[in-house]
Amino acid sequence: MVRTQEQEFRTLPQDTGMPSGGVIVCIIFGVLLFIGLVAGLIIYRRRQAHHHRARPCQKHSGYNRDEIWLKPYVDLQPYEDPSRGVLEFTKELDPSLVNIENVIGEGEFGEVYRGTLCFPGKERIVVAIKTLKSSYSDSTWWNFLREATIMGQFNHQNIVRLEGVVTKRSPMMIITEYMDNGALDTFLRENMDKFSAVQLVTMLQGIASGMTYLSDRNYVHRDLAARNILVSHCLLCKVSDFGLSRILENDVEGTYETKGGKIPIRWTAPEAIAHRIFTSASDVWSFGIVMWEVLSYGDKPYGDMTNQEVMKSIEDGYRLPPPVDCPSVLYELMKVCWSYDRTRRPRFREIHAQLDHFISSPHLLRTVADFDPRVTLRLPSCSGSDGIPYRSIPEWLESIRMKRYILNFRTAGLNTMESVLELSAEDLKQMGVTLPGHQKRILCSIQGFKE
Ligand code: 30K
Repeated sequence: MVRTQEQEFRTLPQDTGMPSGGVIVCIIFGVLLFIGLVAGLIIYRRRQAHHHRARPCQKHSGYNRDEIWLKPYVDLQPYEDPSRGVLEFTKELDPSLVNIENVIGEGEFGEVYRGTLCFPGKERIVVAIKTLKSSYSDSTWWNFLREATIMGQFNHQNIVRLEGVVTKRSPMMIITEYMDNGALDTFLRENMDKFSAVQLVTMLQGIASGMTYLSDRNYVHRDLAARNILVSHCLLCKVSDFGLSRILENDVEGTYETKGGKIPIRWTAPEAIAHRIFTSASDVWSFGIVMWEVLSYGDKPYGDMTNQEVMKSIEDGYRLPPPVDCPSVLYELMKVCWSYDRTRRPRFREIHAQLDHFISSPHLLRTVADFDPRVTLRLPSCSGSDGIPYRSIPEWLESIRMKRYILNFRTAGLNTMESVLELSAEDLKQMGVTLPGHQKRILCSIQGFKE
C-alpha cells in the first residue's frame, strides 16, 4: 500500500503541470454548483422576506434591497417615500369599490366604520374601514401607513386580515376584515359568565396561535391586550393593532429599545417599562394579562390601583389574584408568564401547546385556583390595622375580585375591616354569598389577615 502511494505521488511532477481534461470538467462543474447554491440561497431569502405577497421591488428608488434579506419582515424605514413602501405589500383600492356605512368604534387614527367592498365581478364583502382623520400629523400618517404595511405581510387565521388601502385619495383608509363581535374586552363584559372554561381557553389558544406566528417572524407586538383582540361570529379571536409593533433588529438578544412613546403599564413587562426592552418575552407577559382579562370577563387588571402602585407591587413580587372560578392550571400558566426574569417565561409555542392540551383534556380545567393572600396583590399604600392591609371593605372585595358583594356586606351592617374577621361560611350564606367557590375565596382571604 505504502509503495503504491509513493509511486503515485512521484508521478505527479512528471506531468505537464496542466490539469487533465477530467479535472477541468470537475472544476467547471464545481463552480457551476457553487453559483447555483448561492443563487438558490438568495432566491430563498428573498422569498422569505417577501413572504406571501411577494412583488418585485426594483423600481423603487431609495430602498436598500439588502435590508430585506436581513429581516423576516419589511418595515417602512428603508423607504425614502413611505407611501411607496406601502404599495409593496398592500393593494391600493379604487375608492369607488368601497362603501362606508356606519361608525363601529374609535381607532388610534380616527373612526372605524363598517362598510362593504366589491371587486368587479366578485361578491360584495363586509369590511371594517379604518380612516385617517383629516387633521393628521406627519407621524400619524407614517404610523397609519406602517400599520397597513405590516398587516399586509401577515397571513394567518388569528391575525386580522388586510383587504387593501386607499392612500391616493382623501380620506385615507385601511380596509380589513369585519369581525362581528368587535373587541374582546367589551365582548366579554357584555357576555359575563356565558362561556365554559373550554370556550374561554379556545379563545386564548387562538390568540396564542397568532402570537406564535408573529414571534416566529421576530415580530414584537408591544400592545397585546384584550382591547386589541377582535372576535369573529364563531368566537375566533384575531390579533390586531400593529401601530406600536416593531421589527426586531438583528442583535443577539433580539431586543428592541424604543425612543419614546406611551406604554400601557398594566399590560407591560417590568423590563419593558424600566428599560424599554421589548421582546417576544415581554409580549408573553402581556399575554398572561390577556389570560387574566379573559378569565375575568373583561375586568380591568389591578382595578383602581394607579400605574405607580401597579409598578411598585410588581417590583415587590405581587401579582394579580386568580379571577373568580379560574381553573388552577390556567392561573399557574399566567404566573409563569409573569416571571420577573424574562428568560423563565414560556414561549408562545409552549403556551399554545399547553392550551391545546387543556382543550383536549378538559378535566384538567376542573380544579379552581385558590386565592392565596400571600402572593396576590394588595394595595401598597395600605394603612389598615394589624394584619389587615385594606382601608375598607369595598377596597378589600375589589382586590379579591369579589366586589359584586359590596352591597351584601353593607346590607348586613358590616362597615369596618375588623367586623369581617369573625365571619363564617354560614354567615356568608346568610348574606347571600351562596356559591361555595366565592365563600371559599372570601374566607381564605380573611384567614390570610390572621396569619
Ligand atoms: O370589525 C372590526 N374589524 C376591525 C379591524 C375592527 C377594528 C380594527 N381595529 C381597531 C382594533 C381595536 N383598537 C383599539 C385600540 C382600535 C383599532 C380592525 C372592528 C371593530 C372595532 C372597531 C373599533 C374598535 C374596536 C373594534 C368592530 N367593532 C364592532 C362592534 C364590530 N366590529 C362588530 C360589532 C360591534 O357591535 C357593537
